[in-house]
This record gives sequence, C-alpha cells and structure tokens, in this order.
Amino acid sequence: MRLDVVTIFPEYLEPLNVSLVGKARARGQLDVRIHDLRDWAHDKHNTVDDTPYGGGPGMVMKPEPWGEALDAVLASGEGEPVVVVPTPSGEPFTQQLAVELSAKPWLVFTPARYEGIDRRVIEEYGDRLDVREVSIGDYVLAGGEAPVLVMVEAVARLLPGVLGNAASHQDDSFAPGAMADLLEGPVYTKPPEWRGRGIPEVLLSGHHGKIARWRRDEAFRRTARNRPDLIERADPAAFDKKDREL
Ligand code: 6GU
Repeated sequence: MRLDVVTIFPEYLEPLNVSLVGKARARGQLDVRIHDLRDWAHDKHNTVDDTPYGGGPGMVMKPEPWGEALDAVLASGEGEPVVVVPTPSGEPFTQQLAVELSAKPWLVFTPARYEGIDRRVIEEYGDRLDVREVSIGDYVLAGGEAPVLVMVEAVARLLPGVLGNAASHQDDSFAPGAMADLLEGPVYTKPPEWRGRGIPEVLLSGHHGKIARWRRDEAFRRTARNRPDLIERADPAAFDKKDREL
C-alpha cells in the first residue's frame, strides 16, 4: 500500500518510522511519502494561510498550495488514490472504515492546521476522486497530523503480513466475529502471583470451553460498564441467556 501525507509539519509524522508502521515500511509492505506543503507556496514567507471570507477568528489554508501539492502527488502515482481529509467535522473513523481503507492500494492524507482548508479544494478533488472527510472523535485537536498517525496505524495493522499473527486481530474490540460489538476483557501473564494478586482460577484450569465462556462474560461486563451504547445498539440475537443474567 502507498500512503502520501501533505503537511506543514513533516516532522510531526516521524513516528511513522517507528514500531509496527516503521517495520512495515522497512519490509516494503508500506510505501510512505511525506510532503511539505510549503514546497508549493510561492511568496518569500511560504504563506499557506489567509484570513477567512466573511470574517471570524483564525485563518484558513489557501487553495493554491493544496491544489499544486495534490496535483503533483496524483501525477507521481498510477491510478487514483482515496483522499482522506482529517477534520473534526468529518464522518467518524471506525474499525469498519479502517478495514475499508486497508483494501485500497493508495491513500493520500491532507492534515490541516488553522481553521481548515478552503472548501473549494475538497470540492475540486471530490468531483474527480473518492474524498473522505474523517474525524477521529468528538474533541478538537490543533491539527490533523495526530489523526493521520491514528488512522495510518489502524489501517497498517490490518494489511496482510503486517501483524505477526493474523489471529491477533480476530477478537479485537470492534472486530466482527463471535465477540462482535463487545470490548475485549482483561488479560494476564506470568507470574501467577504479583503483589498478592492472583490469576482468575478458570484461566489455569486448561478447560477451553470454560475459558471461552469466562472471556465472553468479562467482555460483556466491561462493555456494559464502559460502553452501554454498544449493548443497546447490538442485535439481541447476539446475546445469550448468560448475558441476560450478568
Ligand atoms: Cl481529524 N482533526 C482535528 N483537528 N481535530 C479532530 C479530528 C481531526 N478528529 C477529532 N478531532
């Protein structure tokens, strides 16, 4: 998969050299290219923002540098990318959207600073390409770079061969399957006693059926406590008699 990011803070994307994404790049599974938007600014101060029409606080990113930058990025590859525009006014970034994006050969991210990008840029590329305005949650960040790090990590770990063990995202919170719509429960490792605290007996029993049942119950309990909205939204057919007793 190819990923391009156009930003005024290329150094903000340095974490893409580390850990899972960094290793995927080193292995050639991900081709990540970071571009400095100011390379397409033309005045001596490399200006990329201006005051908003209609007045109001803050600044708006000018359309010309974005247009030139995106034209250059588009011309540098084969076919058409999906363009992901991070914005708190976008559609929610969900595991479902991460799965959808992980199936695309090419993504272009356009993180903005200030009050956002001149609307005409989104319209111009939206007429020709699949442009998705995406929010990572109900809070406001100073720019879209941190959301790009979040989205790239969520997408990259779904690519074939990027996670060591394909089974390790089968029961992720929010992954479809037997634990559909439930958050993951607690996990334990050695030592068997730490600061006087033991391990739930069932995990030491070797009884796989009982262990699966216990994990399902813990997942259900945790979901009911932390995300009651997920329980209310779920298909009642996904619940069993035991769930109703918890
Ligand atoms: Cl994608 N951008 C910004 N600036 N703030 C956000 C966001 C995105 N998602 C949630 N808050």
